[in-house]
Amino acid sequence: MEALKTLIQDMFHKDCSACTDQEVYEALLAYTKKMLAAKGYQDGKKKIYYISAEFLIGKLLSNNLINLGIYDDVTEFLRENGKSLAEIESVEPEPSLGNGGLGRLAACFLDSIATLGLPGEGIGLNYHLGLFRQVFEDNLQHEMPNPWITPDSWLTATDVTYMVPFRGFSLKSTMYTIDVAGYENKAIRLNLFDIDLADESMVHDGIAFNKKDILHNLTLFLYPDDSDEDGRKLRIYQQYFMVSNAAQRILDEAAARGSNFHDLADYAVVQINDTHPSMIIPEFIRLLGERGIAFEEAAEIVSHVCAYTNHTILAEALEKWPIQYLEDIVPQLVPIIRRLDEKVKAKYPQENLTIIDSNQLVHMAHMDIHYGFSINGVAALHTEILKNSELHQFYEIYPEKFNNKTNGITFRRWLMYCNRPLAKYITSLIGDGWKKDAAQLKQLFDFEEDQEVLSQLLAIKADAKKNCKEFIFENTGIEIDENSVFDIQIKRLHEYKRQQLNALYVIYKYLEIKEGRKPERTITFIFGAKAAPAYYIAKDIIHLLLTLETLIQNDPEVSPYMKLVMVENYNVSAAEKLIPACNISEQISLASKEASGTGNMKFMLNGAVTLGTMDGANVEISDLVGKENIYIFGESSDEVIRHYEKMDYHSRAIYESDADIKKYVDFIVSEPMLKYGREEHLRNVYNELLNKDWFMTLLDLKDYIKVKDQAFEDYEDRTAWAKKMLVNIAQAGFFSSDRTIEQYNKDIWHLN
Ligand code: 6GP
Repeated sequence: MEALKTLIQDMFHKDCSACTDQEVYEALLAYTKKMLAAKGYQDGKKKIYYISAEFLIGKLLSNNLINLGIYDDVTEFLRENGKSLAEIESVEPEPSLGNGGLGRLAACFLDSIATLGLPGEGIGLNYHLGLFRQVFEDNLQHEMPNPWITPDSWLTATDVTYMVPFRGFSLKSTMYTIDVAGYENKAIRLNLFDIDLADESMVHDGIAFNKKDILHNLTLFLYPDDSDEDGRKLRIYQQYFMVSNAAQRILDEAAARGSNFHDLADYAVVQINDTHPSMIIPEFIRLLGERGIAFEEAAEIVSHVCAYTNHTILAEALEKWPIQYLEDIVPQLVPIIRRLDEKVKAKYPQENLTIIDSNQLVHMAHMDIHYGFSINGVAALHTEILKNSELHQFYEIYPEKFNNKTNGITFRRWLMYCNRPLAKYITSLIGDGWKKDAAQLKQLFDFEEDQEVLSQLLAIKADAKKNCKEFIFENTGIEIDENSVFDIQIKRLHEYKRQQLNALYVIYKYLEIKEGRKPERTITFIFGAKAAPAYYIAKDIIHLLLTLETLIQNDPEVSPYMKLVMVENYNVSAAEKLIPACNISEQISLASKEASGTGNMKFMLNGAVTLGTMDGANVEISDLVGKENIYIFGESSDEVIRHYEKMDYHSRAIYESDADIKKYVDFIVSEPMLKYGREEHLRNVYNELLNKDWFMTLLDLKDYIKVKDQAFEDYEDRTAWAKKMLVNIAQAGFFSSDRTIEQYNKDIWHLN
């Protein structure tokens, strides 16, 4: 640590012990950045470019220290100087470059690409205010800007710049780099493009701003409100800016490594992360044209370079842009897209295969499928649903393109960093081979009957809950009972994820307690979720949860037995505090709707037991741990898909025929709720459940209550529960993103 000591002296002319946390943070930042750069980057002839609108990377300091192998030394050095790494970390702003699973997956993938030593990089945008910061006021969500770029940050400006042409003007870009350390390996780069004139001062009243002022607003926000035309157009500006920069960079790099562009596929493979980067296909063709390659060949080249990952089957999330918008913004792409579409139509005249449909909408995913060489889903069930229903018409013509890549998570962040005591304990039992070969976690099965090990697992969990209790108090002002059972649902707020189902369980439990049936042990229901600013019913569900929180808090008959806390501004840093402390992991989406889930994997790895539907990767978790070590409820995906086909699901019929369900749903708009909540919002949720309930909440409610009650009952047999924890941890190895990336490489990327 001599070098660090000297650096601190040079920067601040005093000892570490005399520095503020801010100063120490800045010194560690400079020190770490230098060490990363000194390691150099992974090189190779062919490179993977992972292009994504989101990279939800989380704070970087500790993770970098771990991956550089100096975490313990630095912690010790700081301790000797009267500092704590945890406090210094709290100075670090969390980069706000992502929204949910897709963005966090991209971040885990960068870690694994670097760790496995593959030549690659991430490409995205440098959003100054990121995804909004969530603030609760009067039990309602408000959105605020989320600035994270400080004078000293992980971003390094480069001299790479391009011109990106739009109708009527061009924008100059600058590329910024964030180094992502591989675990005990070289780094790779996350390259984020930005405009030079971004003007944060135009934002007013929360997150309002002039959506037409592209010269100054292009990189302000991730996912700006797209409920009006200007907002939708801004998204196209952003997407094109991202992919034009990416394509120019990829061609430049390939040329520098010796490509003549005809052989581009030997130099570059592009993973298109959902459809936000799909315009890279016509953009490549345009740029290849400028470099003398005719359309037909260019289309062929691109078809060997681009691969597409689908992350959702929700129709509204599959982007379709009016061709007129593209005319207005990127007219240079329109003739190319039309030609691509003509080629498709010449071969496959069916309407459901076209790129440009009869309503003049451009189906981005269809373009990816026709002109990409690989289409993958993100969990086994999801890929089956793509093949057999959502994208069936494409599977029939391109069966060889479809493949599954079950998601994964990096164990560096989601165990070694966020749960150091557990990581250490595991290492003491089985050695540290699991850090690079996660399958070795299976060796924990040797200890399945070992009482000492089981009680250690419980003790580690109990400590994590104590720490989490502090975090929750700081975040919400609510004091929870660390001996209660922690039941956690943290993820984006979406009706298909069914936070409302969980809310109905809370109501059921509340009424049980009111009627004198008290649970054996206090229950703490923990939520964290942001709702998209224009997704009103999602915001109403947040209001329902926050109203329940207040109601319970103010009811002395109930609050000793249960609490509900909704963490404000749920983000990666919050997840790192909550996940190690979880007992029951809520993964309760309507079967068929959650592509995979990755939170489910993080919880399992940290010894939580899943309560979930047979959806997404829950199916694979269930297969791995066995029915005794997971709580499964609800209709199967086949049944659900059948309900949609037959249109025979009517929530009102369930409500009217089941007095219990009626009681819980009615409670949403009852006297006690209206005391703390706003009728308008609560009534929206109530009406939605009764008249629409697109995601079949009431269908699964009874079974959910039954199975959840069983889980709480089983929790009381502490030894049996500890065994479930052990089995979950031991079987989590499959969900390492190292495994996922190895599969991407073997089946899709083919890098050396
Ligand atoms: C998410 C899916 O909802 C989630 O199930 C999956 O685990 C994750 O992607 C990673 O594959 N999708 C998104 O976040 C999204 O924005 C368009 O999809």
